[in-house]
Order: sequence, then C-alpha cells, then structure tokens
Amino acid sequence: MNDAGLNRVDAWAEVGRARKHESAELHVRGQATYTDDIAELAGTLHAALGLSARAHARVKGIDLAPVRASRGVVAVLTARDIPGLNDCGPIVHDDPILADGLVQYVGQPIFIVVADSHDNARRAARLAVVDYDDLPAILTPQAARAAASYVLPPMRLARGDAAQAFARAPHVVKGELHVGGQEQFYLEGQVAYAIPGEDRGMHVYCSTQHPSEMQHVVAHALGLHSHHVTVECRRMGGGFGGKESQSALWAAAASIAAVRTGRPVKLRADRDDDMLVTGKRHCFHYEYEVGYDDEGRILAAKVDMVSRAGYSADLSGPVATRAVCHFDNAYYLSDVEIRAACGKTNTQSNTAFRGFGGPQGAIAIEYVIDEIARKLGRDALDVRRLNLYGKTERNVTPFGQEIVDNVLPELLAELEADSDYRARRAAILEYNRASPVLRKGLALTPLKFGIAFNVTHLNQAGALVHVYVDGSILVNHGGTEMGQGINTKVMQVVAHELGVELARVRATATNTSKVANTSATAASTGADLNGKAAQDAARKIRARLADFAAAQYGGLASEVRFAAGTVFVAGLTLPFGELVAKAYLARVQLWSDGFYATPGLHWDAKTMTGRPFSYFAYGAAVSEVVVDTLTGEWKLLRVDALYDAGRSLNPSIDIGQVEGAFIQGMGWLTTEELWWNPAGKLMTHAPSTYKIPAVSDCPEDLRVRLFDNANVEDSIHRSKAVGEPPLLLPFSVFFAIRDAISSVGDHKINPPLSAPATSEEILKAVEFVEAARG
Ligand code: MTE
Ligand code: LUZ
Ligand code: MOS
Repeated sequence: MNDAGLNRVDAWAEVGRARKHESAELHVRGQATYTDDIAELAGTLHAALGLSARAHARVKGIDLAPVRASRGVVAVLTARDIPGLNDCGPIVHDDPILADGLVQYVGQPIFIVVADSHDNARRAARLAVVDYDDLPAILTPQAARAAASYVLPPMRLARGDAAQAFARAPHVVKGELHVGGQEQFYLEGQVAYAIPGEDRGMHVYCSTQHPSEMQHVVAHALGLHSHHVTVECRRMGGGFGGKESQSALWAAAASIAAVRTGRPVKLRADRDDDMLVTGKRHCFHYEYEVGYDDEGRILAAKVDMVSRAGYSADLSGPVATRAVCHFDNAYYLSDVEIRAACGKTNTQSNTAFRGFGGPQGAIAIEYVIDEIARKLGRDALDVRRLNLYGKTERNVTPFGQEIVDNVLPELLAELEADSDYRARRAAILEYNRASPVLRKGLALTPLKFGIAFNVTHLNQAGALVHVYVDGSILVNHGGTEMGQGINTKVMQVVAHELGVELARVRATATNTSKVANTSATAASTGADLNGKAAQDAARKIRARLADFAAAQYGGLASEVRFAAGTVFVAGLTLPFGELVAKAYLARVQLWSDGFYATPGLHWDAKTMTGRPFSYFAYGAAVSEVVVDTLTGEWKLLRVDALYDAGRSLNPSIDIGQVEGAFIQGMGWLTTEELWWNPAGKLMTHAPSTYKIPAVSDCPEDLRVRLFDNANVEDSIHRSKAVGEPPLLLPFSVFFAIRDAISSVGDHKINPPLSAPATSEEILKAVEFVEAARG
C-alpha cells in the first residue's frame, strides 16, 4: 500500500462522524416497530385498568358485576388474583400493582379488566361501583412538610460553616420559590404485551427503559424465577425517564392477566389514563437564604427543598439526592447547607424525568443569582462569572468531588462573543425604552451536570457481539433505544473497533435473555456504559482475528490493522469478510460478550459525600424573548447554545439531543402546567389542557454548537454524555422572561416568578413590579 492509502486508513474512523439515526428511515416511513405494532398472536386479549376516583380512601366494598357483564369481558382481576407479590416499587416496596383496600391517589389502579378488544376493556373498566370511605388527603409538598409526611427520611448536605459565613456577609437575600413538575409526554404511551409460554415461561414485550427490572417485577408478581421471564424492547417512542420504573405496573398487570387467562394479553394505556396513573417530574418548593458581598460573590447559602414525591417512594430518593448534588450548578459554594425532603402526597408517584432532580436543584441557585444581580444593579452574567468554580482552587463540590476539567470560563467567553451578548443587551435596553408594552429580555445561564448513576452499583453494562460467517455483525447490549440514538452510537463503536463500515453492523432488540442484569438506560449513561461494553466485546473478537491473521500470513498480531472494511496484515490486504470466513473454518470464536463497570466511583449516602460522578458535562445558552406585558404572552426570538459533548461520538445526534432537551426544558419552565383540583384529581391529563411546546414554539433562530473538549476521563472515545444535561439550558428562557418583566421596574425590582412561567404567572409578576414601582 502506498502512503496515500495508508493515510486514508489512518484517518479512517466510524466514531465522531455525523451519522443518521439507525432507524431514521423506518421512523419517517412509519415502518419502525413499536410494542403496539407487534403482530398479535391468535387469541390475544386486551386489558384496561380500573382506577380510583378518590385521592385517599378505604375501599369498603367494590361491585365488579357490571364490569364482568360488560360486552366482551373475559376476566376481572383484583389484588387477590396476583399469584406472587403485589408490588412494583423499584427500591422501596411500597408500590402495589393493584390497590388492596386502600387507595392513595386519584388514578390508582384497583383492578384489571381483560376483554376481547381494547375498546371493550376500556369501556368495562369504568363500570365498577366502588364504595369509598374518604380519608384526609395531602396534595402539595408544602402541606406534606407541614405534616412531616415523607416517603423517606429527609437528607442534608453541609460544608463549611454557614452560620458564621452569614454573620459576616454584608447582604442577605431570603425567599421562596416554587418550580412545577412535568409530564414526560412520550409520544408512545405505556404498553406491555405478555405472552405465556411453556413451563411457566412468560415473554413480555414492553416499552421500557429498564428491561431487567421489568423481568424482576414480573417474576415476583407471578411467583416465578427470573429465568422464567424474558423482557424485550426494540425501541420506545420516547421514555424521558417515565419508563425507567413506571413501565413496571403495565408489564406486571399484562403478565398477571396473561397467567390468569392463559392467553396473550396486551395492555396499552390511552393518554388520559397514562397521565392519570403514572408519575412525573417532581415539583419542588424551596426556601432559601443566601449571603453575598458588594460584588455579588456568594459567601453563605442555605436551601431547604421539598418535592412532591406522591404516594410512594419510587425513585424520589435518588432524584432528591441528585437535586442536592446539583444545587451548586456551576458555582463554588464555600459555606453551604442543603436540605431536601420527599413529601408524601396523595398524588401520582413521581419518578425520573430527564435531568432526574438535577434541573430542580440547579434552578434554585440560578434564581438566587438572578436576584442578587438585580439587587446590586449588575448584569447577571457578571455575577454568574464571579461565582463560577475555579480551575485549580475553589473547585471542590459541596459533596467533596474535585472538578478537574472546568471549561466553563472558556465556554462562557466563547458563547458571550458568538452570541453578541453585550451588544444585544444594549440593544434590548434601547428597545425597551421605546416600547411600553412589548418588552424584550435576555439571559445567559451555564450548566454543570454530573455523569454516572448516583447509586454506584448501577454503573455497569454488558454487550454481546456476533460476527457472522458472511462478515455481517449483530450487536446486542443492555441499553434501550428511546430515540436518543444509543443504538447508532453503539453500532459506530463496534464498526470502528472492527474496522468496518457502519452498514455492516446491525443492532437488535434489548432482551433480558441476551444480556443479563442490566441497569436502566438512564442518567445519560446509556452510550457511555453500553458503548464501552460493546467495545470490550468487539476488541476480544478483533484480537482473535488478529491472532489468526498473523498466524496465517505472518507478522505480529499487534500490527494487524482493521480499517475501512479491510484487514492489513504483513503487507497484505484482504477484505474483512474474507478473513472472517477463513477464521470460521479454522474454528475461531467469532462472537463475544463484553462488560464495563465505571471505575473510581464511591458515595457515602449518610454524609452525602464522595465521588458520585465519573465526570461533569458543561454547557451554556443565551435566550432572547419578547414579552407582551398586557397579556403575558411571549415569544422566544433567538437561542445560542454551546454544549460540551466531549469528543462527540456522533455530532448530528448530539445536536439533536441538545435541541430536543432545550425545547422540552423550555416547556417545563413555561407552558406545561400540572393542575390538580381540590379533590386531588389531575385535571390536565390530555394535550387539550396540558400544553407541551409545538413546532411553532421553537425559535426561528436556534443555534446549537458543540464545544470540543476531549473528556479527561477515559470515557468511550473521550465523549461526554448528552441525554439529560442540556435540559438545563432553557433556564435561560425562564430568566430572559424574568428579565423582560423586570424591565417594567427598570430592573430595580425582583419579580417573583414561579415555574412554569405561564401567561398568568407572567402577568402576576408584571403587576407585582408595577405595584412595587408605584
Ligand atoms: N431522547 C429521545 N429522543 N427520547 C427519550 O426518551 N430520554 C432522555 C435522553 N434523550 C430521551 C432522549 C433521558 S431521560 C435519558 S436518561 C437519556 O436520553 C438516556 O439515553 P442515553 O443515556 O443513551 O443518552
Ligand atoms: N440515579 C441517577 C439513579 O442519577 N439517575 C437515575 O436515573 C437513577 N435511577 C435509579 C437510581 N438512581
Ligand atoms: Mo433519564 S430521567 O435518567 O431516564
């Protein structure tokens, strides 16, 4: 081979390339198979859930005769029909599959109807006559705190001496903030299809981020071993955390119905039921007190947060832990005390949602910095910069983890320049002077997000790679595809390792009988963990092929190269497929498992200290809005976002993730409002009343760029996770709105603004400023 050829091979890479999503064409053609698209077996029955109409009550009696008599009904099942454990809680076992004598929220499942069609099951599910004996209900986190009603003991993290630091601080700001929850609103709702097999076997197709946990829950509910149950998921139409633990109810109910009827049973929630039954992002209520100096440097900080956990623990503990570990966001807090509690309320059991408490922790400190800046008459960006973590000092988090690669100073400088922040700030001041009704606002907010499960043992993954005799490659791993592109990234890693083009690699459905004991695809770690596991498997195969090639053709195994579909050995080249076919005849094992466990993690839950994260991802965004101060309507005019994806495995997928997270987070902070009536019924349980952002809400000018910053940790090809962290970027939208509102009072008054900043909330804040201005 000549030099040009060798250069081409040296430059060859499959990772780091902008590749389209492996299912992109199937998605747009409507040919991608979701759980509900799987061809139904003959005899398949359909289930629906009968739901509680009360927030908290004893069930004195229940008349199911009208349900049984309804058209097409085959069986009606209650808690007593569950062969094994009536529990689907992921950590604490306080989560019944079917309520048994006590209902704890409006929407809690009480019974399962099995019928010959989806519609017949749904119709019948409404016909039960339930005799309730109402009990007092707690609906808000504040009420939960007042009653000391918690699903878990409250937690506390402290560093330094906050009391002393407050005593020395020239200024103190004190206040409260409320940040609402959020419905995951995955396009594909919760669904499971359970097929009973021979000898007590159960195969469950389920839209889930956590097939292994579904396997365990189903096995326990049926009184079986894990080896009886197989759970499979080719893809989800979105999960966003809502299918990390809460797919369990649906998997378990379908399986119970399948066992009881001896027939395949599908359970698919319609949107209203899905929203009434399942948990969401936790809303948080904060009480804060922060001491600062004349320039805005934070000297002391105290925060007490309480979340709305709902009626059971679910993942509320880890969510609160992540909130505690992200209260600092990008800022060094020398003397700090952070408290968090998970309020037990008679509402849906809240759960994971993109960011997993991180956004809820970080927004509080951003709110405070925003207040400090206004009190001092400084640009909030200057106050933010003043408080940023340092590079080699002031670089240890309150939980004791050293930050070793803080790029925020450079990243902010780059974004400030690229977005023309200062000039636009001046232009907006000018605009607002001449515009009494329409007011513009601008804000730049940073993010720092810790990557790893904050529960150490979950940071492991497995993979299985098969090289077939024709040279085609099949990869299976423990991660699940929910649209985020994990399969594409893992396929790129395998293709890269074996030196073949991406088209030669295919990924198959996640299946508990292929890779065992997997963690949820969550905490943004999917590609990090499963990419490493698949790389490990591919490397083992490549090493065997290299040994074989060297033995056949001479030279050293360590010098055999695999690139561009070609194998380079002892001065010869041969196609990958040809070497594979020869290796097969020579009885070389052409498939392998792979495994990865993130090194260096530890966490002491009692003191809330350790090294819970493998590394941190960084980013920042600038948003410009215009607010109508008469109606509270607003529009996002322009966004500039810069995100540190390390050496991105796939820049086009990563940019898509940043865009998606941005718009999703913007919805959380602005238009998506969960509203329960005084009786505790969630009234916003459909898109008619619950407003997620539409295409028309996306800014016309959306500039997302990746900040190239090779990961200092030995992550997969030095990339960084991207799934959740960019959800913090639309803090900039919220604070731009607050900036526009505060212009009404010449930026001298801090408008109280809760999230979501709906039009009503904006109007209230405008009125507050007008009243205070006099
Ligand atoms: N992107 C799409 N399209 N759909 C999703 O459901 N979930 C998010 C994020 N991006 C999600 C998504 C959440 S909550 C997580 S934790 C990560 O993807 C999980 O995938 P990863 O770890 O492979 O990035
Ligand atoms: N920790 C975390 C977790 O940081 N993210 C998660 O999604 C999670 N899930 C379960 C337990 N801990
Ligand atoms: Mo994502 S909330 O960790 O599933």
